[in-house]
Parts: sequence; structure tokens; C-alpha cells
Amino acid sequence: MPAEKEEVEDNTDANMEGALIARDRVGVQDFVLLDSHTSETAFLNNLRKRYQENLIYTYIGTLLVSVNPYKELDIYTVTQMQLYRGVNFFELPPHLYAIADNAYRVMCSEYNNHFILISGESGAGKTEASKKILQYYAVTCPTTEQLQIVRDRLLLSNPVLEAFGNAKTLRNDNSSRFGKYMDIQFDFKGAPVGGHILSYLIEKSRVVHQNHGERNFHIFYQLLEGGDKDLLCWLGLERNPQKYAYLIQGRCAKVFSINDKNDWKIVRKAFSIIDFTEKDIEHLFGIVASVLHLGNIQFEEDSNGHAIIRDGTQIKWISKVLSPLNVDLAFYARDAVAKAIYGRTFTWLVNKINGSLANKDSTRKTVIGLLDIYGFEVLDTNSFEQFCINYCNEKLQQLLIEMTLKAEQEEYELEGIEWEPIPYFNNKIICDLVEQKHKGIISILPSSLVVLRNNIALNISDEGEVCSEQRVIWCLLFQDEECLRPGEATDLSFLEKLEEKVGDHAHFVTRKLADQKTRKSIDWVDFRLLHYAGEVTYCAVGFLEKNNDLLYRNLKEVLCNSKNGIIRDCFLLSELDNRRRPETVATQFKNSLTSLIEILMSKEPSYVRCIKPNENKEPGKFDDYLIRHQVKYLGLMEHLRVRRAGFAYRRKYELFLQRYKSLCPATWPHWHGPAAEGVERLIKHIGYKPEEYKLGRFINGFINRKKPLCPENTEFVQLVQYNYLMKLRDHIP
Ligand code: AOV
Ligand code: MG
Repeated sequence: MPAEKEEVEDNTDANMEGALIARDRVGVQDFVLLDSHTSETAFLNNLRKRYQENLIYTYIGTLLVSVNPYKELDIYTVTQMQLYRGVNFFELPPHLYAIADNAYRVMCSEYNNHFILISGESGAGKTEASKKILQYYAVTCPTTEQLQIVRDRLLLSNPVLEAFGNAKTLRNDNSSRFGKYMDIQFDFKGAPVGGHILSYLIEKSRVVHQNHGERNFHIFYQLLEGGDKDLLCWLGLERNPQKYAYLIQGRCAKVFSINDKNDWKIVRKAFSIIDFTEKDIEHLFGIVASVLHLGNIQFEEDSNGHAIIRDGTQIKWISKVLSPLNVDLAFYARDAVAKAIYGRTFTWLVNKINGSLANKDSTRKTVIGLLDIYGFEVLDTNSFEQFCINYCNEKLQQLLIEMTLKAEQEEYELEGIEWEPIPYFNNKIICDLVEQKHKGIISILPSSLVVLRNNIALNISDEGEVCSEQRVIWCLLFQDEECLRPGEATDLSFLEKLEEKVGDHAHFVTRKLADQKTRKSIDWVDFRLLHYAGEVTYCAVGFLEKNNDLLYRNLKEVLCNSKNGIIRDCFLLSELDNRRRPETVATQFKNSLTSLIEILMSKEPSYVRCIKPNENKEPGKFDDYLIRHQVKYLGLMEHLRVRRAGFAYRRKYELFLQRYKSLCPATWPHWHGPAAEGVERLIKHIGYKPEEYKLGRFINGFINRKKPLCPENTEFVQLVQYNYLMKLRDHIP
């Protein structure tokens, strides 16, 4: 990126004019340097200028803003990686590699744990960013021959998980339909020695249903397109995806940007490297194929009005266990089985990969965690899945606010540092609306079942053993003649409860108000939330059923006795004996997000904020309206303001002294007094102006500076831009 280099190196008077011209063309590489740091328009202009020059990355201090280029850029080569290795943040143009390298170096020198949170809406570039960071570590970290295999496994876990967990959606041709947090473990030499993946709520419903213009999970198409003849024959599959009911609903089995055949090869190779046995692979594809076969099962009515399988298909058992159902309900139960086996197989896959990434060596390791989740999404019809995905995004936004805007400002207060508070929107209120105990939407969801139960006076205890619970739902959804169709009655009572319990919440659009002129009216099966990233209307149909996610006992029994080893691993007989009502999907999701946040809070953060430039996946198109909206809801302006006014670098007195004591005769080689006093002596000796730093109250023992001291000639580029270079250079040993 020559233009950027120009800008970076222009630190002499002679080149000043050139620098200004370059700056005019390519903007500034750190928003902190914008003249007008409170103007959203200036922010956008800078982003646009850079985007048009293919400069997709810009800093706000140490936070990286990335705009999806939607085209291949020549900035991810091994040469580029080497360039960023060990180089300080501000010496090179902004890049993911700088973020990755910075986290890595701090981890190595301070021996602490880190995470890189990559956020942004669907299609903004999160997954690509997380893969590029992983590649960076794979290429630049020290390794040994022995460790090569770990490196390869870390890298190859991605194509496998993407094959099973990603799909083409309207927003993104490779959309993550599960959340992923991956720890990369490093030994004391900084070599990657293992990893661990946590996955979050895969969108199982996609297995049986896809919206127009969307596909099922990639693996189905990969297998059909890439699997050799013998394999397909053994699995009883035909190559043509049009033959499978589960693959044709979106009417786009073939996608221009996706090479299923090639991806299949990569996935096949990955399996052997990640230590899958031939038996595992056989079983795994057996499952993929069974799902396709399941989808093709058709039912017809016998003389009693019960469903029987048409055409005598090979899966005889399903007829047996579904015989008391009518045809509609038999289809419904068929889909439930397909979703259950796919969902659990995905979890099995993650566990299997974890087994192969596990490092059994007990020496202490440090980690860098990469978080790549499904981005905020608004579709034409938003269901339970969008509700969970958007809730997850609320939680991450909340984490970001907690760890940056809120914590930052509270810390100044705590440290007694003079500070003019910067207002920001705190989305905690929306998180509470969704997750609060006894009051939030998630807690209202299961309770609507109880209401319904009472309504139709089913005399079954509320204690709800799992068997009776299943029977209740079975009655309600399947066998009660008064039940209109699966889900409907219960979802309605859920809507009523919502109005009753959260109707007056500021972020819940109540039907009463929505009917007034100012708002679009809400359909009778819908409810609407005002999320941090915008308004979303959810269709409540299916919420309750997806949330309860029960698989009927007799179907489970069949699966527990399957000949397929993976299915047997996924459906344990012990589950049948469990008489406690299982937690609902939303409650499990909420709990897993709470533990994720705890995991993250215990680590040092780095942030990448991804922006989607347009709705058409088009290279070079900078849609002002769309981007302005994202800049707003991501809170980038507030972040910039806090960053401008704040103190970017802070260290405990002891650490600071240890690091820089050689700069002052009074502290070198040893300082025997209190660390805080030593630091004071040190910085006085160096001669910093009072406005350049602040000393925190000694309780927390922090030194706050606008910029770090740089004995290794670090960060001087940023300092040039602040005109402090000469001052500091005097003190560079
Ligand atoms: P997402 O992860 O943020 O969406 P992706 O990372 O999958 O989005 O990016 C979407 C598409 O944008 C990719 O498939 C690439 O074609 C393109 N893209 C993204 N980043 C880059 C880049 N740095 N260089 C070139 N092309 C890029 V989602 O998983 O839907 O929330 O749920
Ligand atoms: Mg993704």
C-alpha cells in the first residue's frame, strides 16, 4: 500500500506538503487524528476516501475498523505478514495483522490471556477476518516440526466447521449459522500448541427449510458435487441436488461464488489431518445422506387417517414410530428428527475437533481467543433464530460498552482523574428486556405453555417430569382436535404474555402504539423489538416449539439404538431416564452467552469492528446511508471521543517502572522506594508536560498516559502526528 507508506514516512518539513496531499487523498489512518473528531460526516468522509483507495482498515486508537472490500486485495501475503511481525502498532498502515501481532506480543511479554472480538452485521467480514488472524499466527509464530500438525489442524478446523455450519443466505454467500469462540493456546516460547472451540446454537431449522434465495448447509452440496461415484452409490444418493426436497426450497442450489467441488476436496483432506478415522467419516456421511433421504420421505393417509410412508422407502422404522399421526404431523415429526440429528452431529463434530486440537501437556499456557459469531440480521420474516442471533449481538455490544466506554470512564472517576463524561447509548436495557429473570422475554417464553395448559384444563402437574411434559406437548400440538396446527395456540399465548409483561418497555413496540399513525402496524402473529442496531419484527409462529425443542421419546429411543456410532454418541440412552424437564433452547443459549462473557472479561481485549459497505456484495460501492447507520449503532463516534480525550496507555506502577527504569539514573538499576514515587521521579526526569500524562490514585496504581514511552522507538509515528516526536526522541536510548 504505497500511498499509506508515504503518509507514514512523511515526518520531515520537506515532505510536509506531500503528506498533506496524501492525507487529502487517502484520509488519516487513525480517526483520532481527524481534525473534526465529533463530526460523523468527517468520519464517513475519511472512511470513504480510504475505501476508495482500497485502504479498508482504519484505527480508532487500538480498535480496528474494517470495511468489507468484496474483492481480493493483495494485503494478506506472507510478505505482508512478515512485515507486521514484531513491529509496533503505528509504524505501519492499519491492518488485522497489527492487531493480531500486538495481542501476541503483549501475551508473550506479560504472559496473560487475550481475545480478539470481531463484530459487525451479517456479511461485514467477521469470519474472513478471524481466518486471516489465524493464518497470521500460523505463519509468523515460532513452531517445530512436531507442532506443524497442531498448526495444520487449527487451520483446517475452519473448512470443516464452515462446511457443516455455514450456508448461503441472502446477506452472505458464506454466512456463519453458528457462533464460534476459538482459543489458540501458546506455550511459553509463543508457539501455538493447541486449541479449543466453543460453538453456539447452530441454526438447525435450515436443515429442513430455506428461504427463497438461500441454501442448506454447504456440506450437502459439497458431498453431491464432489463425492466420488462409489461414495454416492454407497450412500444411495444421486448427484443432482434437485432430487432432494431439503435442497430445493431456496431455488439456488448452484451459487456462482461457491465452488462446492473444490471445497469438498479441502474438507476431505481436512478430515484426515484432524484425525478422523475412516469409520468416523463413513458414519458422518451416512448421517448427511440420511438427512437428505429423510427429507424425501413422503407420507400418505391410510384408511384410519394415519400416515404411512409412500413408496415403501428404506427407512421403515419411521413409519412404525409415527403411525398414530396424521400426515401433516408425520411430516412435522420427520423434520424434527432431521434437525435433531444434524444439530447433534454438529456438536459431535466440534467435540471431535477439540479432541484433535487438545494439548495434553500440563505446563501453563496462555491463549488468544478469537470470537466470530453470526452477525445482526434482519430478514423479511424473522423467527426464533434471528431473535437468538440478534440477542447474541446485543450481548457482545454490551460487552464492548462495558469494557470500553463505561469501564474507561468509570476508571477515570475511580482514579480521581478529571474527566468530562461522554454520553453513549447503553444497550443493557435491551439485554435486560430479553434475558432478565422472571421478567425478560426468554422467561416469558416457557411460561406461556403453562397458561395454555390451564386454558384447556389439562390436569397435569406443573412440576413437569419430562415424560409428562412431552405428553402435554404431544397432546397440545398433535392429538388435540381443537389444536389448530402445531405451535399456533401456544405462540399466541406467548404474544399475549409479552404484551402483558413487557408491553410498556421502551424497546418493545406494543401493538397498541404500533397501530397508531406513527408506526407501521404489527401483524397479529408478530412482535417488534427496538434493537441497538435497528427495529426488528419477529414472527412468533414456531417460537415456542423451537424453544422447547423436544424430540419425542419414541423417536429418541430409535436413535439411541442406531447402528451409526455418531448417532449413538449423540443420543445417549441415559437421556431417556432423565426425568427433569430439560432447559429450553433460549435459556441454554442465555447461559452459554453468560459464560462466554465471563471468559472474555477475564482476558485482555482487542477489537475489530466490521462494516458492510452495501447490500449487494458489490466491490467498491460505499453506501453512505448504510454505513452511517452502522457507524452510529456500533458506537464508533463515542468510542472516538473517549479515545481522543482519554489516556490510551496505562500500566501498573510496578510494571511501568520495571520496563522503563533504565531511562532515569535515580531509578536505575534499582529503585527501593514505593513504585509510584519511582514512576514520578522517572517521568519528571524525562520531562513530560503535565497535560501529557496523569497519575492515577495510588489505590489502583495506574499511570495513565496519552501515549507510551518508547525506548524501542515505538509508536513514534503517531507521536509525529501529535508533534511530540522531537521531545520524545531526545529520550530514546
Ligand atoms: P460475516 O462473517 O461478517 O457475515 P464474512 O466474513 O463471511 O462475513 O464475509 C462475507 C464475504 O465478504 C466473504 O465471503 C468475502 O467474499 C467477502 N469478504 C469479507 N472480508 C473480506 C476481505 N478482507 N477481503 C476480501 N473479501 C472479503 V455472517 O457469518 O453472515 O454474520 O453471519
Ligand atoms: Mg461469519
